[in-house]
Amino acid sequence: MKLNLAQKILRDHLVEGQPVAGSPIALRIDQTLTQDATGTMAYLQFEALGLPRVKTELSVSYVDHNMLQSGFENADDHRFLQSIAAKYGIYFSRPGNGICHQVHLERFAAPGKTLLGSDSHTPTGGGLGMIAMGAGGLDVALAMAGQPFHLRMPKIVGLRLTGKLQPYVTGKDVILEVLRRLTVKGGVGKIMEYWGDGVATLDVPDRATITNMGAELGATTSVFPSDETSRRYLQAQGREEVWRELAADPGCTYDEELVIELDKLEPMVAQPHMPDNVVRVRDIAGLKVDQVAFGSCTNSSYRDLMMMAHMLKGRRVAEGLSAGLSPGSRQVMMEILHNGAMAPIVEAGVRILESSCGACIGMGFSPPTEGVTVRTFNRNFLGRTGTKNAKAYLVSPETAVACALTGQFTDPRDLGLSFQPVEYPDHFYVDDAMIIPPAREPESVEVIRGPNIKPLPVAQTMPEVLKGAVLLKVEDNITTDHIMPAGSKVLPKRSNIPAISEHVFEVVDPTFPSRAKASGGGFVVGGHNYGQGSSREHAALAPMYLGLKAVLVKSFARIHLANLVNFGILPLTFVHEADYDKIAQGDELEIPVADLQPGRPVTARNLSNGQSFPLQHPLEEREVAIMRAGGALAYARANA
Ligand code: MIC
Ligand code: SF4
Repeated sequence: MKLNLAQKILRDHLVEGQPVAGSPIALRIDQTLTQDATGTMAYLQFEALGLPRVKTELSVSYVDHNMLQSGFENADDHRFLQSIAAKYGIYFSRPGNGICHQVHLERFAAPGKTLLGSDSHTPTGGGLGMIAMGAGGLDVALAMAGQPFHLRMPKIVGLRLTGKLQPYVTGKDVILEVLRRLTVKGGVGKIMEYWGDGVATLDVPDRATITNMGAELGATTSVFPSDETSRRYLQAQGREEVWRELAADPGCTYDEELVIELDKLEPMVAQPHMPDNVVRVRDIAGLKVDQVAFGSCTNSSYRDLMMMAHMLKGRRVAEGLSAGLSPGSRQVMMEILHNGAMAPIVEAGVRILESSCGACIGMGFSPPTEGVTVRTFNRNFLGRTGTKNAKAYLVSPETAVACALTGQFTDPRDLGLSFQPVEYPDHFYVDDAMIIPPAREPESVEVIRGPNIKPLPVAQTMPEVLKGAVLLKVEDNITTDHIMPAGSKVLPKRSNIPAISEHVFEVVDPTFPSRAKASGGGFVVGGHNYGQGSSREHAALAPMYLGLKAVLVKSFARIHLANLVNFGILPLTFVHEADYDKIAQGDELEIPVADLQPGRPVTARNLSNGQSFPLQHPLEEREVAIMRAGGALAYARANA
């Protein structure tokens, strides 16, 4: 049988189930990664499983998110992470070494392997032919414990790339075009597999930009073949031994197909406040820009920074605007320091920020009031910049430079520069001194817990009837940034659930936490694609702490759905979408769940208006058992 690439890698890792779209499967996980904002919880959960060592081929703990240390909290977390990594057999990438996805691509990604990361942009590794998926911290903890990762077999979408990109059009513009066509829910339950003649014209960083931002489609992951270009990249990283050739069988089929003509693409931009609100840069040319931010796991590779340096050389950023750069990794930063490309960037007036997530997650460099900020990042959700009324636009590094130079939206082709493609060194600057291997004598390592590390809250076992008030009713496409905001003030509380729960739904309704507590918990009602975006399990953990019992929506995003189950919050979908209108915020609901069974709907009664309506749940047998046990951790311990 002729297989596509995703099918091949999945088949090699399948430990349970049939690879038929929609049916439950379980996959063996070769590698895991965590970052500091989700990692503390993931490791507390791993610790609670009581194992002496991780069982994966490779597990890496990165520090890249909570890098502003304006108090003891983040520093406490870093120290905890370093000590717990040493103890349990995990590599520790120190603060300053770079953004998890960029560093993982450079130093650890391997074609044909599976990677599970507690960050939604883990699919960056798909740029090198991995099946790399984002998940909640608890699922990553379970993978570190050697358990397979459970999911529904995704549909596989074949995206055929034809032709070649024009100068100043990039991988970022490819994925923005895919987002324009498919929207932020177009990839839910799907793997996006790129193939066709156009693949060979894209270098690894461009491929990784595309797979990275496949997360914004809601896709399970995205994957490119592993070819001669991948081999050269790995060779330049001194890691040629992990290369293997991987491609779909000629004549294989896909569940869905799409063609992207690379030569027809133009520079694109995602407008506020959704990554799929995409138009051509030329459509908004002339709009004034207040800030330009370069960086993030999407666009701060060697390619991106070299292009930036070349375009900025001998020029200055516009007077009315502030520009900043967070290089993707220490490797990238060292490369441009050694080859001199950092000079024109600094000379042009770009502020050099740390090699970290930085502005992408609102850790500093927030824009001014009502400011227009142009970012090479992947998300522009409301409030994410740290300035609630700012307007964030997502573009390629090329377009960002054009905006920085002119102070307004500008298509980079209209600058009239002479195009110079990026040339790669035969050998990248390789120095893994900032990656600390696990301790040789783990028994002697003491895990250091500062006062910021609070014990894990425990989920309740499921009662026979869920009863309470509808605490909040929201629309479609609610992100985990709405549910559990990030930013420099909230992120340091990631290891302290009671403290962070005070911020749940802050950007939507700041009274949510106090109302939830006063009424002893209750329900949230939402539209389609509820919980899209970040993998942060805090968007389930903190609402659980506030007493959230069930979420009633038209449809869920994959990772958040899994996180709800993991923490014992019942995910329910309307059998008839119109029933969404039968509920108002404040209504009292009653949902009997004593005989919850796979595939069988439950009936909710709205006590405030007397109406009843059916609700479906997507749980299979194992997940029903998890709900009954009071969450996945309790379930895993009971079944150990
Ligand atoms: C993000 O880009 O939203 C984050 C911050 O990297 C998150 C993880 C988190 O919230 O810690 C993600 O993408 O999963
Ligand atoms: Fe960090 Fe931003 Fe990438 Fe998330 S999207 S991992 S915050 S750089």
